[in-house]
Amino acid sequence: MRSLQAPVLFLIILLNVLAAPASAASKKIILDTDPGTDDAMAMMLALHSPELDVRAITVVPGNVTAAQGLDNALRMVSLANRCDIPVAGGAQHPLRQKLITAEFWHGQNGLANIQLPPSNCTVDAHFAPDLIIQMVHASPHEITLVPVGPLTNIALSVLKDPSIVPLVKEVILMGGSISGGNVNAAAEANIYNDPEAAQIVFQAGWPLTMVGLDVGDKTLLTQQYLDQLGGTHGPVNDFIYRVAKYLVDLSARFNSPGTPMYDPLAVGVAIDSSLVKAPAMHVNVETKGEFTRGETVANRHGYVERNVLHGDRYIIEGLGRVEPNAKVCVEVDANRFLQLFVARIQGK
Ligand SMILES: [Ca+2]
Repeated sequence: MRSLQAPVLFLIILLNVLAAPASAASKKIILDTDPGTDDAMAMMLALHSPELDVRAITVVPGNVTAAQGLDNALRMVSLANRCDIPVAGGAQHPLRQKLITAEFWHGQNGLANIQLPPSNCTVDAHFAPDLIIQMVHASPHEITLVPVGPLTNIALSVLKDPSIVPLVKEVILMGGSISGGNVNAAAEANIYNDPEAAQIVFQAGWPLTMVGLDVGDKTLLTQQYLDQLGGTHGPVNDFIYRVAKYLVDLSARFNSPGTPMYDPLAVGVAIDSSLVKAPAMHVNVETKGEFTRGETVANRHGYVERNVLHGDRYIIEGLGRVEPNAKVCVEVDANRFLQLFVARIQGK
């Protein structure tokens, strides 16, 4: 009988695993967002991907004001019929500068001027950073933070309770660039909107993946993918089609064949990290700089020269090692990601 015990036990465990709901094995995420057109696509990708278990949506000001963003988030979770997910408002402005909103790119309401029906969902009463802190402590080492807006809420969480840092599984953020910006020559918008917050998040000491502007620019949703979305229907499908069409038309005005999927790609990396190549680097956020405030400055080589003062000059005496603090996405399998996005939205 003894010889049968192990295989029987294995079979029982296997059957239990197979019978468990898909969500038991999925990755718990908190999506921190400034919705936002590409935020809308990111949110709907997250809500319709079985690999992810969206535990909360926290709203940060950025593309739109905090109040508009919260209203947008509530309408979208209602459209997706997911009032079970807490939606919480957080910071009202960046840590140390005035807010810069982007209706110019996202439409007057931030959602491509599409009027969604009023939400059936109610706002969670927590302050977003408090909700993040509470959820991380409730599920230690299990929560992945996916910030796709300015990093104000995440920085406030760390400032308020640094003990969450080793308890967060990982951070996968959309922001930054190691080859030029979109706000200006140097800075990407999410980081530029709150450089002090971004520096806190990059230096916190948790596993961090940066899904930046330059890799997002390689994921263009073109007319071909738009046509795929237009061929199927459903409340979410039709909403995302209209958002994507708005963005594709906007891109055409700037001579681009498609719209970059910045925020959705961060969610894509949370779903499947094999979509990107992301070497480890040390990244600092420039918080001063005459031309470079808000730039993510990445050390590709892992060292700096060690200069030692001798009399009236410095002499290079060797190299000092620099430890990486981020995986920086540099390549992406764009077609595989875009097909994943379309497949998850179609018919929803
Ligand atoms: Ca965003």
